[in-house]
Amino acid sequence: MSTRFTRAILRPPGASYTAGITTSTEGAPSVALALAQHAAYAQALAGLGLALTMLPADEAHPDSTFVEDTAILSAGAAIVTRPGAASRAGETTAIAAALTPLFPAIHRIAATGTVDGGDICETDDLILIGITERTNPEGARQLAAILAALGQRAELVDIRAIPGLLHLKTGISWLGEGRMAVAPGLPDLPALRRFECVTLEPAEAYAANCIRVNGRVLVAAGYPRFAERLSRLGYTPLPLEMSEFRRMDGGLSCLSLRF
Ligand code: CIR
Repeated sequence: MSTRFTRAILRPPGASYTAGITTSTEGAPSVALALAQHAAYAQALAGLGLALTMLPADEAHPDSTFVEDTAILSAGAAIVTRPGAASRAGETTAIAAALTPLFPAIHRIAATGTVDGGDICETDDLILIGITERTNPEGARQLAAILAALGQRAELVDIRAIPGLLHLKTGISWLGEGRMAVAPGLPDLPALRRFECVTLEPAEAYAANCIRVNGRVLVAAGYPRFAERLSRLGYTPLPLEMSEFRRMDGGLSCLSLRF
């Protein structure tokens, strides 16, 4: 079951956050505002009953607040990734150390595979693994094999030809009840045909990255039509300000490892 969680690992942005990787043209983020938005995000998860592990900021890794990319926590197991961006490779050391006391075994993606956690979309009975600029076919195959050994079914989804998608979860998010939030303009991906797709409007595409947590759907604030749509479907959206993470190509899911 991938929508109920008891714990989360987070890491606030450091002063070096502005030096992270981005394709956004929205300008450099304010670290102070990013910290405030991160604190509100943490408070929201705590309010939903999650026990939080807050790692110290890591100045050597400007993108390290996006902890989701460093591990996959599924079926009671931890898989430490091998991030696809060279500047992010070192982020996994601290994450592996934090996960070691919490999981019976730590699995790892090995060279030459690369995997970013943002490319992994877990649903009730199937895990979609996006192949992107960050997650290469070798990494995706390794991950699928580890998941298979853990009894989890996985399917690879090659989205390298789709422009504007950093990660698979930039464009899709599992809502539960057989539903997937889907960014507009995604082609008719065979992997998505089994789901009821809740497609966002073009102006609200950023909000396609959302997370269902313990009965609520955490969504980026400022995308009212998607929030209304969720409400009409019976969900209770919890809007959170994300402007300073959007400036660095990050979404809601990236800011935590939930398990
Ligand atoms: C990066 O380019 O790696 C970061 N600036 C953003 C990572 C966002 N992570 C995610 O979507 N899972």
